[in-house]
Amino acid sequence: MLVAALLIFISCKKENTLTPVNELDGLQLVTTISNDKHKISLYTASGKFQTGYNAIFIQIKNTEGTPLTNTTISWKPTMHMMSMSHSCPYSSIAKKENAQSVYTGYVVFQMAGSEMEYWEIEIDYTVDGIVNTAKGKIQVAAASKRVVESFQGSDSKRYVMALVEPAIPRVAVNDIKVVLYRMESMMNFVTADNYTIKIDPRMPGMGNHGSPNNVNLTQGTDKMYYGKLSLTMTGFWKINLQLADASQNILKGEPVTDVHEASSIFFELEF
Ligand SMILES: [Cu+2]
Repeated sequence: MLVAALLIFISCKKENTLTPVNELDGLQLVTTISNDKHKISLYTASGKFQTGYNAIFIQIKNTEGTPLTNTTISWKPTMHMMSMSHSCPYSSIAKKENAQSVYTGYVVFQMAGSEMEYWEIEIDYTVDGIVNTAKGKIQVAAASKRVVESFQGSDSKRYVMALVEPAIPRVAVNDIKVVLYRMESMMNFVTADNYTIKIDPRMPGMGNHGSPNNVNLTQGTDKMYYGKLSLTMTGFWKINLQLADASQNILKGEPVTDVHEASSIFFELEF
C-alpha cells in the first residue's frame, strides 16, 4: 500500500512538473478578437455570453502562440442600438488566482444583442508598457431565466441589478450574491453603495408560497450584496425584489400580498 501510494505520489509530482496545469480547465471559448499582433480569446463556463452577470476569462497570445503573462488589461463593452449607444456594468480585470496567463473579470449585460442592435467589446492591454487595442463584435444571448433587472428608481436614478449566486441552487438556505450598479451616464456605471436588497422568494406554481429564514442583502466589503435565500423544495422560484436606499425608502419593487402576486422586479431560478 505504502509503495503504491508513494508511486502515485511520485508520478503525480512528475506529471505536474512536465505538463503545466491547464489554466483554462472548465472554461469554454466564446470568441477570439484579433489585431495584427495578438489574438485575444474570451472564455466563460458556458461558452457564451448571456444577459446578466458573466464571469469572463481572457488569454492573449502573440502570433507565435505564446501567451502574455505580464500585461495589464482593461475593457469596454458597448451596445450599438438603432438610436443610441450605451455600455453596461463591468469590473476591472485581474489575473486569475494561481494562473500565469489567464485574466478574469465580469460584465453585466442588461440586454441581449440582435442582428441590428449588437454588442461590441474593446480590449486594451499593455505590452512592454505600450497600450494595444483590439475590438470585436460579440454575441449576447438572452438568458432563459430572468437574472438581471434594469430599472428607474423613484429617486429618478437608473439601476442595474444582477444575480451572481447561487450558481447551483440547493434545497437549503443558500448564499445569495447580487451586484448593484447605478447608471451615471450611458457609458458609465458605478457600484451603488449602502442600499438594501429585500427578497421574497415564491413558488408561483404552488399557491405562491414563500419560504422561512431569508435574509435581505446588504453590501459586503467587496461592494457586492450578500444575503440568505431559503429554497424549501426544487422547482421554479420567483425571487421578488425590492430596492431600498440607506434611509430604507423603497426605490423600486412592491411587497407580495394575496392580491399582489409579484413585485415588478424579480429574479427567476429553477432547479
Ligand atoms: Cu441596448
